[in-house]
Amino acid sequence: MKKVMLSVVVLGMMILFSVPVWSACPDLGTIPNGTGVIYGDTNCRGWRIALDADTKIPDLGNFYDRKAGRSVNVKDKITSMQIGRGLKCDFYDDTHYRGNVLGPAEYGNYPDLARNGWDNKISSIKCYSDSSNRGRETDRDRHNREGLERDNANRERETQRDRDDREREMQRDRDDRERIERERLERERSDREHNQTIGEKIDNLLKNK
Ligand SMILES: [Ca+2]
Repeated sequence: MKKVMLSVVVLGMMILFSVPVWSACPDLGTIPNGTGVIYGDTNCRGWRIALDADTKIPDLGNFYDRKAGRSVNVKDKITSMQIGRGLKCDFYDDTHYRGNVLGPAEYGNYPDLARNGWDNKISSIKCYSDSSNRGRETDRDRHNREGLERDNANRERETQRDRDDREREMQRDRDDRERIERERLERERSDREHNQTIGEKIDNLLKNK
């Protein structure tokens, strides 16, 4: 009898402790890439608001839900969420992206934010695309970005030098062509004058005969 009781207790505990692991949230595969959903209740229930890479909500206390066509107050009311592939979001304790931050939250089910002490706390949200990393910038990100910007600036300077060189070369060619043309005209004029002088001399000789 004792054994049976023990088995029942163990079985009961197994069920009890397995519940939080098992999520009632919809299959993550049903969340389109680059999108997410926040919910009012645990296990992805209650009111829901869609997120995507353009989602920037500075104050959840006055959020205009375009889909619903009205403003809602969901500040400190988010209890569960789902983040699809290709999306990252930062969830802030305070409005205007201040206070403690939960993030970057990426691909996954978050059926109960109470587990990490974040239920009914989130007041502002900033999402971005997983690949572009437009959100918070880590030191490494900043280092890489600054390196990239320096490279681009150098390349731009290089290109400008190339352009200047090419421009100077073209100007030299133009000058050369103009000089050659001027010399040709000068030669022609001088030849004409020479021939004219000879012609006059011949004329005079003939006249004087
Ligand atoms: Ca808050």
